Amino acid sequence: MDELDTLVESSRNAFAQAQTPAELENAKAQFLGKSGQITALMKGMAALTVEEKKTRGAAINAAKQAIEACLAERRQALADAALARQLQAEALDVTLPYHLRSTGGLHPVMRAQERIEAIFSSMGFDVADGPEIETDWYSFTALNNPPNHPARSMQDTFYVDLKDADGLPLNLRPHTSPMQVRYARAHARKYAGQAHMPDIRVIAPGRTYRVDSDATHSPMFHQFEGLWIGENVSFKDLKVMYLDFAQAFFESRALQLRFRPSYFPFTEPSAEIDIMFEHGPLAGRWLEVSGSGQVHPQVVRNMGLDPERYIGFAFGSGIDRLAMLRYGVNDLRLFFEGDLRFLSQFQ
Ligand code: 2NM
Repeated sequence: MDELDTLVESSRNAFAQAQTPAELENAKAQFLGKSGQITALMKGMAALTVEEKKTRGAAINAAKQAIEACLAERRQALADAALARQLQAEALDVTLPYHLRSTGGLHPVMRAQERIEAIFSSMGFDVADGPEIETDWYSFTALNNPPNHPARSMQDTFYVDLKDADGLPLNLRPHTSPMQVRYARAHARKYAGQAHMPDIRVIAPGRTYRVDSDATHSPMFHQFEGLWIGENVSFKDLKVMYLDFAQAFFESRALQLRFRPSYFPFTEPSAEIDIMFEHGPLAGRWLEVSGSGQVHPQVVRNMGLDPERYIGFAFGSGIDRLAMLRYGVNDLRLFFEGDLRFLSQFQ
């Protein structure tokens, strides 16, 4: 092995010792730098003849190229190693099981309620809120229930062990009408003595309670009641409005509506509202979706308004029942069992 081969071999060893690009550059300087060994060999040719310079120069150049090749090889090896280390450090095992962090969601009955609120808001109705524990007057008397009406009995209504100012036990509201009476009375007070009172247009959604429990009745259920009172409001307005609502709620124009005579103490005349879908799994059957009627003059009076001047209609629907129809749920109890396999289907 001649001196040049030895030089190439020692550069290979020196480069192999370098563990970082900076160390490699230092090692390079020893061989290829301005005061490196190749440069020194070139300078050493000064005394040679032209012929000798040719062969010696070619040999030094070949050695220089071999050293440069060793350098490039080591550079690549160091870069490959750095990349491999980085990939190793940043490795993700995408097959590892992750921690399932579940997010909550709206209950289907609340989804239906929000839908109802949005539709009635778009039709100019206010949304009322109010207490779930009510006085006898707001739950029954104001709504024209006679003192001995069975709705007042403990077979129908839940009572709380507290008495109101009249000495009567408080109840868990059996319908959302008390909120409407409260809303209407506040409205009437606000405009008392003024020449003009804007119409009352309000819905009252929320939890209601009755002593009843089977596949279609829950002791706690959800209602929304609507009220529209003014100087010139008729059943015709109710029918147009409820049809609009039902078509929006069920997202279908192919839907008919009919009134069926009925009776409620708080309305006269009264009617059940039925709808019929023209398409889909429920098509062709009349489905009862609401009670309704022209608000009884005594109830208008209890709202603080003159029934000779103000008239209007009210209606009440079960939100749970509308949710069952909309989502195709066949047992009301599914809504209240808290089974996530059922509830998560609505998210
Ligand atoms: C119904 C059916 C018919 C109703 C009446 C009133 C009020 F406040 F005006 F008295 N609110 N809701 C009403 C009327 C409710 O539910 C089946």
